[in-house]
Amino acid sequence: VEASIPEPLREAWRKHSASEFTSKEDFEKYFVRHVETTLARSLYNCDDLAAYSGTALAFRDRLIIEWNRTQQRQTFTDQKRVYYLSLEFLMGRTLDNAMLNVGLKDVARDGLSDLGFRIEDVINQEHDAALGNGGLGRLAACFMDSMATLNYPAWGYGLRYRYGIFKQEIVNGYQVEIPDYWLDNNPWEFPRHEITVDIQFYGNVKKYQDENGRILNSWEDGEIVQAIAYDVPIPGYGTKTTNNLRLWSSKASSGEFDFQKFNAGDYESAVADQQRAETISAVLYPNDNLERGKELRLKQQYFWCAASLFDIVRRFKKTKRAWAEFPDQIAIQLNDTHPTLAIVELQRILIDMEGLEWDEAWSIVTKTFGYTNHTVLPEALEKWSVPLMQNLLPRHLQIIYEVNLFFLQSVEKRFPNDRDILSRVSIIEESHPKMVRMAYLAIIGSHKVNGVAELHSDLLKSTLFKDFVKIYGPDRFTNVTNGITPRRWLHQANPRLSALIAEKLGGYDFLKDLTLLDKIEVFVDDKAFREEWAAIKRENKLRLARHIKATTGYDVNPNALFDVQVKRIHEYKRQQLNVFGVIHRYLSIKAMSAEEKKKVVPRVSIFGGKAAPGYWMAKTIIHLINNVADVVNKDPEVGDLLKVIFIADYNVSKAEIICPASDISEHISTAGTEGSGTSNMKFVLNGGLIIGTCDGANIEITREIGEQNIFLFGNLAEDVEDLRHRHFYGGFKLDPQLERVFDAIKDNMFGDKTDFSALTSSIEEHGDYYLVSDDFNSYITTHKMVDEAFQNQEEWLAKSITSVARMGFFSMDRVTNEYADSIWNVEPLDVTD
Ligand code: Z2T
Repeated sequence: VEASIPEPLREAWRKHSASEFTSKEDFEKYFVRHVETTLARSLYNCDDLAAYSGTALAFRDRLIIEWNRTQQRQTFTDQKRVYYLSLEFLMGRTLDNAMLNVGLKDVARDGLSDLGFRIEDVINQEHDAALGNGGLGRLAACFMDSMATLNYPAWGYGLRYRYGIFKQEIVNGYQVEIPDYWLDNNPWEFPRHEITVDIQFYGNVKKYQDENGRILNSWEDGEIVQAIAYDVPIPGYGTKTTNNLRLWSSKASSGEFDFQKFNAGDYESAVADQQRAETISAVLYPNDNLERGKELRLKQQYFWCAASLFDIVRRFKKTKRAWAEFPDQIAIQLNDTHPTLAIVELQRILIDMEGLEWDEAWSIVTKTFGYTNHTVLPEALEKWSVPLMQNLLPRHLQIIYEVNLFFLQSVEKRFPNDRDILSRVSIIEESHPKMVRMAYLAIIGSHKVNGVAELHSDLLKSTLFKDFVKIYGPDRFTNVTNGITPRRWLHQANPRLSALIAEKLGGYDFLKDLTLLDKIEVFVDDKAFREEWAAIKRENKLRLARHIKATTGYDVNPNALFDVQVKRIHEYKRQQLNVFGVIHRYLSIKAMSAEEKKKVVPRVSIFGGKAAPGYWMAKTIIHLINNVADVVNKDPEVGDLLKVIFIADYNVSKAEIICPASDISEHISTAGTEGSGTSNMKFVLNGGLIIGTCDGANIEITREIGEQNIFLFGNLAEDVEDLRHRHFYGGFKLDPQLERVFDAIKDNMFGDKTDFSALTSSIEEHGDYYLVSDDFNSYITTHKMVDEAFQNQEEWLAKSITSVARMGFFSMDRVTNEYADSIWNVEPLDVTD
């Protein structure tokens, strides 16, 4: 293709080809030009928001140049690509990250200062791109960062929601949800109006004979909705690779359907159709670890899978390769079961549209897909009702039945004497109505299935997917423990700590190879290093204290122990255990003499997180935290010894302020329930210690940093089942310390007790499924150890430094390389060659 363009034409383009700025002068030139022409503003009316836009546009120009080059190079080289399918991409802000990735943040800071702006104020103008709920969506964002940084040819595919995760306000202690309309003047997306795919729903399946007499199926007479591509450039750190994130937006098809209505004079109903189509990509479902089986959600899933698969297949077909080469060119990773229909869609394309035989097609499909499971919680496992799927996707349901038939036949052959296994592993659950078990379909349609931390992957193999281990052998199942990108979660969130490390290591190489962090451990006794380390933590705590003052009005003492729990509110994550612990502490302080109070380590308990709008128990927990804060923070008997803070609207950019500011953070899920957790890694990487249960990645964090550097407590996963059983059959006895806490709540100490009766009775009367009472004593005791340890600041500092030094394993780069080697079989591509 390149060679076919005549030289004079090339020359004309080359002469004017955009170039990348590196100097302050050029930055200022691009900035002013964009402010004056793109934004139609001037020196006289350029506020911080316009300055943000001008800066973003200047950096965007730069990104686009590298993005175009990367895409061209990847296309010409034509080596295997990765496609990461995720319904969620929790990206946060882009500008700061983009400036750091190209190494020009200092240039921008100086330039902005010349032009009359503070870079922090400019950065703070940006709205978070919050197209995700929590860990799963943020993991996808960290993947995009690492894949670009490591030069993997990779695309993300997702939905361009008009509304991301809702904004949370706290009104009288209650969570209120505000829609997050984030798309206005977003400079980071590029509409590709020419890249569209028609997506069909409903309709019916007709059989026909082709010219060779083969019976084929055709899916006809459905409703058509159009998918439009929006592309987002994803720059890597310190590399020219800029990958692509393609988000699909839905629109009514401009096909004959509407025209008929328009022609018939039915304008209003045609517009209504239009709007119905647009609702498909309107809103992100705000549930974390819960599936509710809504038809619109299934529509979202198919719409996105079908558009992405069409796009991938279209790109493959341009190479004119044989179909058998498809899995050599393409790896598709399924971020949980949300994109499982992609498996069925590829099989449909291959057999119905491209005329391949079933077996040949199915072998291509299974070689192409990998499936990541993120949870063992039963309420989060996707099942779709057969009647719903029959109506919406009739051909896909047929294919699912066929896949199931062949699968069950093979199982029957291998295990002829095991009658029960067939109903246990069937993709179709024989309930009323029948349900399609998406996780089983994902396993059967993939060549690799992975969990996200060792314990989680082990539990998958020994419980949920036990039968499948028997059927496919253990090699189909693997573990890849999650990680985080050190670019955002160390360098960007904590620039001063990053600079201190760089000073000691002689540069920023550790941001690309986080295992180099181990070289700072020798400075654990270096006085100047320790002082700077402590000063950085103090500065970060002050920054958070300012944020708390500005958003809640409360003053917090920066010398107090900052104890943080920020994550989605969920019973299994046990914020209720934390707030009961806070009440216990409050009651203890109230019972103390003045002498005793002098020995108390002052504490600030900081909470943050959103509850799914329909999750009443989670909302009740938020309500209790806020009411406790109200009482405790105003109690003169307590003063600085205890403050309780709920930070509203926890999101990625708030996490960037909060993670560097913790002394200790809480990762206290009931053992065996948290897939991995990733904020645990963010806090430790920023020099905070952890109080946690033996769950998810806490276990591997402990192994890496040493058990003397973490505060573990509570029952073990292997004992959970037995404890739950005993709650029902051995009689339930509330922990006596927890009983005192409950008594205070029932004395209306924190407002009307009936507001919280669901919470207390779920423990006292309904079996304490999450083992709050079982772990309470151990939790309280461990917090006492935390207080004691904090009093020895010198030792605490040593723990902090040692832990950071040993966190190299948790880089997302290690994760990405493991996926590339053991699941995708892809190689990096240097786009500067
Ligand atoms: C989610 O954030 C996670 C799991 C889900 O299962 C759904 C959502 Cl939205 C369907 C989280 C896990 O809870 C967490 O432990 C893990 O670290 C994260 O995914 C990334 O793997």
